[in-house]
Amino acid sequence: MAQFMEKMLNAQFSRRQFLKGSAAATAAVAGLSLAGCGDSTLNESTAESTKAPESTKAPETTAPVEHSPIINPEEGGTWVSAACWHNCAGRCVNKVMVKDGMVVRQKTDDNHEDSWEYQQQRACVRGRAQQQQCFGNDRLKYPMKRKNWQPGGGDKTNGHLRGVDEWERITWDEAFKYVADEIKRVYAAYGPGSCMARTGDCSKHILALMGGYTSYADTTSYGTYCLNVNKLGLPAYDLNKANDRMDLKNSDTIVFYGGNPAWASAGSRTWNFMQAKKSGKTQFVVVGPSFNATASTFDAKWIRVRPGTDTAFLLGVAYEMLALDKEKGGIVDWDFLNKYTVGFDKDHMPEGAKLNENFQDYVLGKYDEIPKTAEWASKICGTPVEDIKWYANEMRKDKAVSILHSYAHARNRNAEDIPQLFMTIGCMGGHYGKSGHSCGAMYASAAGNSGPNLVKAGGAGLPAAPGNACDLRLNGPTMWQSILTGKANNNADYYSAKYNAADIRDVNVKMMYWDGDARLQTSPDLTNGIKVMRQLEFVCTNAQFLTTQAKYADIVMPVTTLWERVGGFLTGNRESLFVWTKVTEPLYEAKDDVDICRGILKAMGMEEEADKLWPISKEQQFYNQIAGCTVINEAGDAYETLVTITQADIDEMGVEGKPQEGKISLKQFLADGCYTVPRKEGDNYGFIGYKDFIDDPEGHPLSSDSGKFEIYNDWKADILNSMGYSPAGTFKPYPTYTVAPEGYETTFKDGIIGGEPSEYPFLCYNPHYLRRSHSVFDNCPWLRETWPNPVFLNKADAEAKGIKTGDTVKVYNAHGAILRTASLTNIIMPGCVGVPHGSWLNYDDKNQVDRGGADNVLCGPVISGMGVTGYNNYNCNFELYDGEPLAPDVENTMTQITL
Ligand SMILES: Nc1nc2c(c(=O)[nH]1)N[C@H]1C(S)=C(S)[C@@H](COP(=O)(O)OP(=O)(O)OC[C@H]3O[C@@H](n4cnc5c(=O)[nH]c(N)nc54)[C@H](O)[C@@H]3O)O[C@H]1N2
Ligand SMILES: Nc1nc2c(c(=O)[nH]1)N[C@H]1C(S)=C(S)[C@@H](COP(=O)(O)OP(=O)(O)OC[C@H]3O[C@@H](n4cnc5c(=O)[nH]c(N)nc54)[C@H](O)[C@@H]3O)O[C@H]1N2
Ligand SMILES: [Mo]
Repeated sequence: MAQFMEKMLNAQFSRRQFLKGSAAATAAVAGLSLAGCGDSTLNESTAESTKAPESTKAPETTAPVEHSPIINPEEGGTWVSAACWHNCAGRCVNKVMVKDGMVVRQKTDDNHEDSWEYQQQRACVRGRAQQQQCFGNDRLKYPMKRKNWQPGGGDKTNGHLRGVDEWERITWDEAFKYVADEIKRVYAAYGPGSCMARTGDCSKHILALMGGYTSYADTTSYGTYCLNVNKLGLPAYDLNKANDRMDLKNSDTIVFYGGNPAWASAGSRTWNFMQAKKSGKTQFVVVGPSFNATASTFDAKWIRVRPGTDTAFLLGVAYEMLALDKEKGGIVDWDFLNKYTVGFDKDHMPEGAKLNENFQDYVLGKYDEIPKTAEWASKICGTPVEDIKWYANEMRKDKAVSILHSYAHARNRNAEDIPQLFMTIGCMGGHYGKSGHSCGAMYASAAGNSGPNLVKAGGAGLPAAPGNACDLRLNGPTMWQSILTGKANNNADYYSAKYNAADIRDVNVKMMYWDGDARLQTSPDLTNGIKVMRQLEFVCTNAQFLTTQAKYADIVMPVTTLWERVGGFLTGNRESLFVWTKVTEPLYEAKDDVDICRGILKAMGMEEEADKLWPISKEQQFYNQIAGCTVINEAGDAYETLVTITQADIDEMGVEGKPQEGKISLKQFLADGCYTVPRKEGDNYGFIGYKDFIDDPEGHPLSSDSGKFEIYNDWKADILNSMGYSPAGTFKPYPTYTVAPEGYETTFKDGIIGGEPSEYPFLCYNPHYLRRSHSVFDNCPWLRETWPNPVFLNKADAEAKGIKTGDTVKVYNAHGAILRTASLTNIIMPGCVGVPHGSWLNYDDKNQVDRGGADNVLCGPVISGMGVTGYNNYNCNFELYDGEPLAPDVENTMTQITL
């Protein structure tokens, strides 16, 4: 395959040359111009409004594009389709010029002219800085062992030194043996479940073969939409059932709810909404605690809502819609409610309802004497009363409204009723199943473009991997506490009806194998996470850098990036499929996860098991995926073969296969790195979510028991009440307001709104940030320079504490303390503090403060409802830091290990 790639793309890879040139690498690759991007006083909106990210740039204003040459003779280098694999939603087209084994330039999709119909899939600033990540000086080069750790458990572990110990270089054979022996020892001594791991391509195979492992999960992206919302009549996570992008211009109003696609949906996604903007008739609305970059890009009306208080806001909207309807009519779509929903009022209850209560009477205050008026809601959510009324009027049935949400408002404690309530507002306005009307997610790569994928990759042809025989799955926010206390409420099935609150299990975790995610860094309760790391008998990781979890490990094994692997596919968006090929041979001694897994299995005497897991070569797996690619036909009713493959291609790849006819040659496909289906007005690929149900509700019922939208649903109440995280009876079958254990009310002493402020009187939320994809890229100097690591503070709040932009601020609460650089702004609500997500921990043990500013030092193990993680409604306070201030962020370069 290496030979094939070399021939096909005429690349000249040489690790030797890279090593020789690696000292100069950072300087050499710095050719990418980021001029004008170094804004050290970034605030949450103006960074975007003054300088649109790649994702929001108008194609009309870009220079004419040239077609992608496989070889650029002027440069003497070779363009290669490279992976952009990070979890920041775009996974866009990324091409690199390789010269003398080094990447010297990057570009993005220039395969064809850009147009609204036929969009280029452009990479963002992060993707374009990736050469600096993959070839970074801080890449882990060799397997390493923590100096004061010795195998065998007991005192020789010296666990207290994790995170501060020194490292020594070891060979791969030594690394494999240490890990293999420790796994065997821990399993023999403590049994399955004593080892904790998750999704990695390495650990999960080894540990499944050993009899299972304790896993962990949390509600991350989707928050409370992780509940089985199928029961309410919604698709899983409420995803992919809004309308497709061609329909957006038919909306009078587009609401961006709890989302910020201009920052969080990388690539060309934000562009989807631009056609509606250009139509001149669409009103954009942003709902959330900040006038974010998306609001600024679309000149949206900002409806302010405090983090974690959307249930109150939306109940206020429901009340005011009813009031306006009574007053002037034409607001609530009663025909829609009566035909397509159950549980809105007493005349439309589902069969067998256990409780004689309904949503409308709750909103009107019949059960608790509290009408959920705009005035009632405003006290909680902070939205001006007139804005709640304005929003209620805007949701009216004769307006074409697209109510599109991400999940920031669901990543909150006590946001359990958000999915049902959000849906209820959509139903009240009748905004489902019609052109211009939609209600659903605008998440990640599907932002503004729902519908089935038009182009898909084939399968790799690998056998099913062994399952995990141990079903204990710890809940993210409380997992460290579960290990510390030895008990867990097993939430393995919190997505389904199988959940049983009485299922309290013993937890006996003794070792941790980290690969595939960064959950020490990205899960709440990080300071207890460190405590746990320091008490385990063994911690190992496959890592590309000295990430937080590598720092606290005993054995660290350097893993390749996707630029060093054979090739593969990344899910793009419904119109595009992304394929990538190898950029360089593995750097230094890095190996991929599969080869690390093989090495460990071999050291355990289980080599045959590895052959069963991967019976075919990596080249054959890649080939199978390519050969199996399919694309929608013109009629939009069937999928056809995508890639033309000749016998010569097959011979060059050294794989088994049969020639086939498709729409694009293999060489062109790999050179393009992408296949995009062109769209046009009136084509057969348009998608209006729920249209089949609206046209024929009996013939196409929804996934709920009644086949309708369930505004009353006993299952929801029963399962949430059974979980044992909230007091019994907290949740009703219809959406209601409940007070979060840590949220707005707890910013006051005694939890009384308007009373005396509590010790932590601010409400903290975590925007997903341009510098990083979660924790990834935080070590990239270009991006550190481009996007600093601020804390967004309301100007008046900060000035009252004598803080100005650029000051080092300590943000703290009962769970921990971090340092960040102040960025004062008027575009975040008073009382709110925005801590951009994902910067790497750099904990100062002496002063008990994290100089890295990691959000999860502050986000604690406080849960309720379904155990949702509360990234966006935790409490904090802040003050000017009186210790050593932070150096300019770009000077805080990341740890480099020289052994
Ligand atoms: N650059 C970059 N892009 C990313 C990621 C990344 O780390 N970096 N991560 C990716 C992933 S996995 C995810 S899940 C997505 C997340 O994508 P989003 O959900 O869009 O991201 P957030 O930045 O958390 O929130 C978006 C906006 O919601 C508002 N908001 C915050 N809390 C609340 C609330 O309680 N209620 C309301 N109404 N609004 C609120 C904030 O003002 C913020 O501007 O981003 C993806 N894309
Ligand atoms: N406080 C707070 N916490 C949050 C959030 C928040 O808003 N606030 N957001 C949450 C959300 S929505 C999400 S989706 C999660 C994301 O949480 P994670 O998935 O844990 O985040 P990443 O930083 O993307 O971690 C990916 C890791 O995998 C490594 N990696 C990449 N490729 C490979 C490979 O091929 N092999 C191996 N072995 N490793 C590889 C990367 O170097 C990186 O360390 O974070 C959640 N955490
Ligand atoms: Mo996420």
